[in-house]
Amino acid sequence: MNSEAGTLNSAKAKPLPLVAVVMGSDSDLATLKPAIDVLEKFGIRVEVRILSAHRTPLEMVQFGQKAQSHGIKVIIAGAGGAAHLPGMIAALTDIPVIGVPVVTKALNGVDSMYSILQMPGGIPVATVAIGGGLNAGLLAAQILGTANSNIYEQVSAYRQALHDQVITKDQKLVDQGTNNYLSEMNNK
Ligand code: RP5
Repeated sequence: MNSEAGTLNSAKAKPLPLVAVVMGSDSDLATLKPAIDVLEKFGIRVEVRILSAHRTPLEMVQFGQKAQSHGIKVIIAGAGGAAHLPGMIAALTDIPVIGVPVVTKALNGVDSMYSILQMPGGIPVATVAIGGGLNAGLLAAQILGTANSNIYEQVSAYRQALHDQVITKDQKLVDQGTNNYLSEMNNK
């Protein structure tokens, strides 16, 4: 992979997206937004689409069949309820698919989770937590980072920042004690 291909910082005027974020309905968009945001924060160009396995199946098939030739390297697919979109996309392409189970009113997203993760042998979908849009974006960046040092370094820096935040909190807890720490937390 060209180290700059598909990044917003590329010298090329309009690089192709490296990641597609697809969802069954616009009601899923808020769940997928953290994935889009973190990928764009890393300078990774993202294509975002609404493709329903049930309401627009032909468009979903067309997308799945063409994704690889359009330069997409990872697909994030979010859906809720009878969440067939990630599995169907995985059936249509050899590109890795990350499934995001969307929270539902009736069953809190457990229905979405089971629908997405119980794939038959041979057609995997890497499933993140219910509502786990952020981790889907990070996992997509990690996959791309195996072949792109710029993305790899950004993922590493992100994780280092998480580490540093916890170290700071730990030190503060040790210094202030439980009650002071909690009361400061509750006043935020
Ligand atoms: C699924 O049905 C979508 O992924 C969405 O989570 C769920 C409900 O869709 P809407 O009725 O909100 O459009 O296909």
